[in-house]
Amino acid sequence: MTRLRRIAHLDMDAFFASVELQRLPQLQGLPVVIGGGKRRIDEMLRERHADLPLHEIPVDAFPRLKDYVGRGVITTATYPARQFGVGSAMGMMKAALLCPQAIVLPVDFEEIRKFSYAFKETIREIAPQVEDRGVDEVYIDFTDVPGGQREGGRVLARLIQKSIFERTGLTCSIGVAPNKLIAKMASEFNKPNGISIVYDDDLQAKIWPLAVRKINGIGPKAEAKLHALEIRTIGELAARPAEELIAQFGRAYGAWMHEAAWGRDERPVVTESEPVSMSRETTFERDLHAARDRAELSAIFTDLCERLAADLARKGYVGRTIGIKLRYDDFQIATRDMTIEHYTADAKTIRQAAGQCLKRVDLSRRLRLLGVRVGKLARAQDVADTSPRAETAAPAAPDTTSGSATALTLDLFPDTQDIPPAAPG
Ligand code: TTP
Ligand code: MG
Ligand code: MG
Repeated sequence: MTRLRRIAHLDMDAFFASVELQRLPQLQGLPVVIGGGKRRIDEMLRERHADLPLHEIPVDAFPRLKDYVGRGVITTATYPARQFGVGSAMGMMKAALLCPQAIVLPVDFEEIRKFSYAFKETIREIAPQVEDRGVDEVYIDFTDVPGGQREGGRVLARLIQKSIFERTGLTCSIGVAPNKLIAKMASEFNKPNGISIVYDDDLQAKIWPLAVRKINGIGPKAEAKLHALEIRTIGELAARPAEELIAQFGRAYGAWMHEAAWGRDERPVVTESEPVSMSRETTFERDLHAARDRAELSAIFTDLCERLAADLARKGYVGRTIGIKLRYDDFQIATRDMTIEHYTADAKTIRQAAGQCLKRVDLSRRLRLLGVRVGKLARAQDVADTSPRAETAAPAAPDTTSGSATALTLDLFPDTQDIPPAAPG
């Protein structure tokens, strides 16, 4: 029997809220929203209920949306809260008009990370081909996993759901389809705690009626432009000739849109642990001074950026966070970084951003080492996922490599770390 390509997308249900409810089971089934603050729930309530374990704090003791005052927005809401029309990104005071009785909880990232790790580990024990796509979602290649072909993947999807629930108490939704693009849409079809199976033949019935925005990679701007062209559904998009889309949206993006509307997507599930960042650094033969050795430093800096850009291109990565590292003559280290709007692997863009970072360190002291780093890496081929039109638009930064040291105070801190959870999407 020939195996069909079966790709799953798994997304946790109301993730941040569900994680909180694990230790507050008395709130199960109630409308709960996450938002408004970073204080941990136990700190918030401990004062008044110091004597009680968390799960015994009475429901009445929790803060309600109707009492919220401020400009906070909702991070996520439980499904009972969503019945009132409350959801992610809605202002909390606006949400209070829809569901005043909803309980408000802050987010606890430490707890979120623990659960995120646990559910992904559970999946990997069953199906090793897992691609991490952020805090609460992954792609899984079912094709060669035992059970992965049965009922189009439903049998394996059920096993994964059950295993995650047993280990974490959390529910998730899974879409299984011929590729990532369709699987991502399918995981939403039966939320929460649902499974949906999509075959190639289902394109017309299940995918074409959906709004164009459901395609991962069509954002609000592209949507508005499509609407102006009288294209609202994926089927309407599929009906337009590729040439028309290319004329409107450019060669790469227009052609990609056309393929997406026809449900075509060959991207593999990328499992190998991806590098978080790539860097190049050099220790000078003699200590250099930003002003006195300006020309020499500037040439070294440009060279580092070019080498780094070449490394990225060779390995097929682009990145959004650009940073520098300096070591002073006394061996102290300084690092700075900044995140730019679009992914890049372009030497000039990297140099401009790194130049901005240099502006923020003390350049009055002699330097032993200079390094340049690009982080928040993505595969160049996947960038359609997040920033489809990946023309690199660098901030028009003046070159500040040298200059007379706009010497800010020097903080010393170890290599900057990206702080999960990553944005969803
Ligand atoms: P989502 O998977 O988009 O949402 P969800 O898991 O809360 O609900 P659903 O059942 O519809 O999947 O996002 C995962 C988590 O990421 C979410 O629980 C909170 C966080 N998040 C933000 O911090 N900001 C946002 O704008 C969104 C949409 C989510
Ligand atoms: Mg989710
Ligand atoms: Mg998600």
